[in-house]
Amino acid sequence: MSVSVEDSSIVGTLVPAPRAVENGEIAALLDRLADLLEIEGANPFRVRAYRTAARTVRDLPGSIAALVAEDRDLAELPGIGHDLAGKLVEIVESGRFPALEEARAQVPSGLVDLLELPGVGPKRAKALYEELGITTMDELAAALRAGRVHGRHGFGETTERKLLHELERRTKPERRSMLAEVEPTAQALVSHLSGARGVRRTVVAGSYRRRRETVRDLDVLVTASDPTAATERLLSFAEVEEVLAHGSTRSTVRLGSGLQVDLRVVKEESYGAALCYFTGSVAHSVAVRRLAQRAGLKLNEYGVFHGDERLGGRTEREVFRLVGLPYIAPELRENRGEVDAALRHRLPHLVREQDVRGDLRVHSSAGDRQGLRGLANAARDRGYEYVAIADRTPAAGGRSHRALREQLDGIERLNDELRGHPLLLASAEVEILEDGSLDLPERLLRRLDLTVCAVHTGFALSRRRQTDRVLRAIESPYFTILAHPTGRLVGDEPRYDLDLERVIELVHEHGGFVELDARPGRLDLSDVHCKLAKERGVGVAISTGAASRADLAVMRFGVDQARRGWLERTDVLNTRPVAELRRLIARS
Ligand code: DGT
Ligand code: CA
Ligand code: CA
Repeated sequence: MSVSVEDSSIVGTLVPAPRAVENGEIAALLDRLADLLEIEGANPFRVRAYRTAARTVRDLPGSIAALVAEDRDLAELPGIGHDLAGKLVEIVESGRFPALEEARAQVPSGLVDLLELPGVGPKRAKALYEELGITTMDELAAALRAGRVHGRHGFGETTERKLLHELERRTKPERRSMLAEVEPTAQALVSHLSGARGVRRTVVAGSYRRRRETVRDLDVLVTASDPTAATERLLSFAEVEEVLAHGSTRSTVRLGSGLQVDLRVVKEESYGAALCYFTGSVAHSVAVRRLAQRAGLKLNEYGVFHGDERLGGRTEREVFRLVGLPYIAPELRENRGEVDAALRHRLPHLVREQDVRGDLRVHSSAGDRQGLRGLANAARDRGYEYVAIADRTPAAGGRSHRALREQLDGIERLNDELRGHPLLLASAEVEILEDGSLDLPERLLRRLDLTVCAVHTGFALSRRRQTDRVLRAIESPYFTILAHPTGRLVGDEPRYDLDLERVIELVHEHGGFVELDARPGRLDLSDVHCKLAKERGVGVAISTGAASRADLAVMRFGVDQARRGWLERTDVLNTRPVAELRRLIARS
C-alpha cells in the first residue's frame, strides 16, 4: 500500500514543527537595528529604545515566543512600547522584521560586516564611512596598512594592529599545518620553555594534544611561580618572528614558519582545569560544563567551584572526578559521544603504540640497502613479531610477476633462517583493476599469506562503478585487507568517489579488514570512519606502507588516529599475536 503525502495526518508527523525563535536571537536583531540606526545618524532616543528592548528581551527568564503563543501583551514588559510589541509578535510569528530590512537598505552592506570586528562599533563604523569612505573589510585593511586610520576616533596602534590581524585572519583561508610537521617545533618549544626559571610544567594543549590531523596553532600551557619569566622565555625562542600579543599570563607569537603559538601561564592549583579548558575541543568542554552545572557546580579554566568554594582543579583527573566522570583521553574530546559513554562507564580502552606487534604493509625497499634482511632487522628493532612485505603489482607500476616470484622465494629462505624473529609475511599491494578483479594470477595469489588490495588507478569512475569495483574485489577468496580505503590526502577532497559504508559492510560479511594508512599526510581512514568500522564489527589494520626504514616510525600517527576513532587493542588486527593473526587472515 502506498501512502499519499497529501494525507495531512502523515504530513503532520513528517514535518517538524517550526522551531520557536529564542530570546537571544530576537535581542540580536534589536541590537543590530540599533547599530544600523546609529550609523545612519538616527535620533539617539530611538537608538537607545532598541538597545533597552534588546536588554529586556535577553534578560527575560521566560521565552518571548511562549508569551506570544499565550497571546500575552508584550507591552507590559519594561522598556517595550506598543509599537515594539507589535514588531516582536511579527518576528515570532513570521520571522520577519521589516524595520531592520529598511535600515539595512540605508547602509552599505559591507559596513554592516565591519560591526563584526572587535573594537568596531557603530560610531567607529560611521566615522570610517563618512571620513574615509570605507565600506568593506578589504577597504578597511588597505586604509589600516596605509596608516590612514591612525589617530582617528580613538584608533591607536594596538587597536589598529589587532584589527589588521583580525582582518587578515578573516580574509585568508584558514591555514592549518599537518600534525607531524609541527611536532619537532612543539617539542623544541616545550624543552625551551621548561628551561625557564620557575617553570614547572609545560604542555601543548589544543588540537595538538587531541592529536588532530592538522592544527591551526600551538596552545602551550605553562605553570610557573613567575609568569613574566615564562613569557620572556617564549619571546627568546629562536624561531619567534613576530610578537602579536604580549601580556603577563597570555601571549601570542608567530614563528618564522608562519605557525602561531599561544602561551598561557597558570597557577599550579589551576593546572588541571586549565589543561581541560585549553585542550578543548570547545564542543567537548561545553558538554562537560553543562554536566557540572547540572550538579550545581561551576567549572572554568581556574577550577571547579561550589558557590565561592573551590573544590579543586589541580589535575585533569580531579576535574573529571568532581563533575562525576572518569578520565577521558584527549583524543576522544570531540563531543562525539564520549561524555555520554563516560557517564555510562563505557569509554573505550584505547589502543596504544606498544600494543602494536607488527606492520602489515611495508615495501621491500624499507630494508634500505640491506634488502629483506635489513627490513627484518628494522622490524625486530621496533619490537615487531611480524612484518608483511607488500610491493605493488604491475598495474600500479609495481613489480613484475617474475620479480614477485623471486621475492616470495627469498621470503621463504629468510624465514627458515630467522625462525619467526620476526616472521616475514608474504603479501602484495594488489591493484584492484577497474572491473574489480585482482591484478595477480591465481598461482601467485595462492602463495601469499595475505593481500592488501588497493585502488591507485581509475579515480574518475562514477561512485556506483567505483563502489562495485571494490565490492567485487572484496568478494575474492584472496582478499584480506582493503588498503588506504578512500585514497584521501589529509586536508584534501577525496581522490575518488566510493560508498565506504557499503564497502565496510561487505568487508564485514566476508571476514576481511580495512586499513588505516598511518602516514601523517594520509591517515586514510579518517577518525570518523575508524569508528564506523568498529561499530560495524570490522577490524582495522594500522599500516605504514613504509618505503624506507625511517618510514616505519610513522606507525604512531596511525595509532593517534585510531585512538581518535575510538579503537581498542582488540579492534586492531596488528595487535594480535602471530598465531591469532594467522588464524584471522587464513583463507577459508
Ligand atoms: P585549532 O587551533 O583550530 O587546531 O583547534 P583548537 O582546538 O586548538 O582551538 P584553539 O586554538 O582556538 O583553542 C584552543 C582551546 O582553547 C580549544 O580547544 C578550547 C579552548 N577554547 C578556545 N576558545 C574557547 C571558547 O570560546 N570556549 C571554551 N570553552 N574553550 C575555548
Ligand atoms: Ca590550537
Ligand atoms: Ca589557539
